[in-house]
Amino acid sequence: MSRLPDGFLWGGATADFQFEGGFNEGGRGLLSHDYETDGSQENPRHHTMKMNDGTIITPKSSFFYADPVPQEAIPVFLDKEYYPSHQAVDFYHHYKEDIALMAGMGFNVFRFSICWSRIYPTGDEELPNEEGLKFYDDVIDELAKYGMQPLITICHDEVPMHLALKYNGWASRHVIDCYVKYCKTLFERYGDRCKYWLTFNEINAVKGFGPCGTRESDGYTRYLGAHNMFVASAKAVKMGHEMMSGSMFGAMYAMSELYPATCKPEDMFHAMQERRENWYFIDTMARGYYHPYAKEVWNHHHVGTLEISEEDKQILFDGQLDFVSFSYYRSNTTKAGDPWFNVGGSPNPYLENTPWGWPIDALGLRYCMNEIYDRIQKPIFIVENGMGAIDEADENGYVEDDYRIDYLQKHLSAMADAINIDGVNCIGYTMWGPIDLVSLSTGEMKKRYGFIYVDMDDKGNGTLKRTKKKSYNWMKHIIETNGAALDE
Ligand code: BGP
Repeated sequence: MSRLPDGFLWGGATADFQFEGGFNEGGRGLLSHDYETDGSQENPRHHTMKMNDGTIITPKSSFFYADPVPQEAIPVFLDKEYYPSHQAVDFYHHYKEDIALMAGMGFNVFRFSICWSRIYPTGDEELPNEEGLKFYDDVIDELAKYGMQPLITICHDEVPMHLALKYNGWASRHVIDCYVKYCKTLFERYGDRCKYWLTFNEINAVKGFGPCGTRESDGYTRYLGAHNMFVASAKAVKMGHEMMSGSMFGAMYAMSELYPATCKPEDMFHAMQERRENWYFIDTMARGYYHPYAKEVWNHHHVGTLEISEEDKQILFDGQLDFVSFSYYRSNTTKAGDPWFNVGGSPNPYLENTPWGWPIDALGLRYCMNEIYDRIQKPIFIVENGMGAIDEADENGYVEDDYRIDYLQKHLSAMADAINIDGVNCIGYTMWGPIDLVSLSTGEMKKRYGFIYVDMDDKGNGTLKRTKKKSYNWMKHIIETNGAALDE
């Protein structure tokens, strides 16, 4: 029942600033993430940044903006602080070992993000940084040795810091040009070895957190930034199709399924409206035009007038995505009167939570898959899923992570049902953080997702040694049977 169609892509997913490290090596420029300190669930200071005028700004997420940041203020490094992106878990120096470990599980795809400022350190250079290009050449060639395809995220919640400071990030159309130049460089260099591309990560996060690199977070800036990202993505897709025959493009959405708290019509309607805020991103990028409901979304966010030129409309239409990719970790519940964009929302009494309070809902994954496929009718790709948990390693670095196995067993079974029973065309699954890495939301190391344990604590202390957890062999068996072992 759970055996998947031949050619299904099994793998893992990472992001440069959470995984790679080497922040000042190989000519890499700086990202806003480089200024984020560590933090924890109890002490959520991860996204604070210290500025040169003495102020501390607290963006809501990993995007450089506050309410608002003064024009002249720039972030600074303080000696006493620990900045997790600088070392992360040092894939930069461990990539051969890490790829071998992932290949050992049978992965045939590896999703990673290219660090924009490794290729164009400020974003404004005319020529790319050869050392940066060479690093990803080496990674892609290493993957090829094991028959693993790259799935490349072109932009994972970041812009080179210079583009944030000088141009106000995605609020500026100049950044579209910088992005297109960056994409052209990637397609020229890696197009012969990479078929699958994601133009942006979790692009719908812009609705709540703002686009990367802007100093303001008002509705106009957020939706202008999103529009500029849509245009940049569509230009990249069109150019990519022309430069690389057979290339496939997606953009990645955060799909927390949103349930109404009750069947009261007001709760149902509220849930529908709130869900549409995610569809706004998927519909526009996958269909190539703004749906009429966009006006209501803009009104709700006090966007004011957002003029979309005829030229931009054509660009969006010409650069439609080939597949829809998404992350799925949890579902949420909402009711009339709840504020919009409230990840968390009302509690769901039917679900248990992870230690970070994320409801565990495997059926919600099947629900999402069906809903997206019904709506867009293009192939789908699950490019993040998994459970952040506290792992206790023994003296050999072994972790008995039955909770993770249980989570994955249920989610992968739900995925197989969506494919085999419901007929959803899903081409692959990449689990988030197959090797432990730094948490995006809290900056912690102790929130671990991996099949492979990394000996490192929240302050970066440890040997960085990699060891296999119990889930490693479990997942290997699932992959070698192409899902059939889920029924055992
Ligand atoms: C997604 C991001 C990832 C990743 C993941 C898990 O939103 O695309 O970068 O980190 O969430 O979140 P966290 O690290 O906060 O547990």
